[in-house]
Amino acid sequence: MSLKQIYNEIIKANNVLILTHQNPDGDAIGSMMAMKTIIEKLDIPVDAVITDKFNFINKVPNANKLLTETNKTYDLMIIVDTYTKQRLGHLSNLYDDSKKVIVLDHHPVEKEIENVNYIDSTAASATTVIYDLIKENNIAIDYNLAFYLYLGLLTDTGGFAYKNISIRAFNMASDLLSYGINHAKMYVDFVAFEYDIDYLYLKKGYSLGNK
Ligand SMILES: [Mn+2]
Repeated sequence: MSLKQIYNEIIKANNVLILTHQNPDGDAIGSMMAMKTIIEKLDIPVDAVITDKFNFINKVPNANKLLTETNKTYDLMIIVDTYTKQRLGHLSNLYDDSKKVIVLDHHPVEKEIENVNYIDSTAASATTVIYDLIKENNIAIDYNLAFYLYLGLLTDTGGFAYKNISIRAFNMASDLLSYGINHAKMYVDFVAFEYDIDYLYLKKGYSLGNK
């Protein structure tokens, strides 16, 4: 299904549930918050539910509105940054095969899955897939949306250090910077911070397993 067709499915929804993998990372949270923002702008009720709160959530605009449970029913589910039910952790009990499911992911697919999927394993982050959805459907980007998209790209590339960087990734970064993203601050908040913790523990002689 194309990103235009996927957006048309989203527009038809009456209410939406967004899920991501357990132990959510920057790309998981960025992807969730980006989709939540897009759907809120359509005036469609939307909840995003995570398995557990993470300390960096306080550094992400409006991420304190993420839920850790829900008992509502939804007619559309969107799963970001994973395509397997297993990786949803205990939230897999919210996965309802009878409802429409849209998967937006960038992990290499090991086996075919049902439902509506857009999986681009050449994308550096799940937020790259969402960026493409935005561009394909002429959705307006504001600062917060740019922040969420950049968060996923930044963290899944290790601060533009990993092999998954590309002209495509830098073009996306360049576009997002034009909305006022502070790269240096986000690098410190979401990438260097983690490296420093690892360095600290190694220096003190703790095993990484004790973190
Ligand atoms: Mn990812």
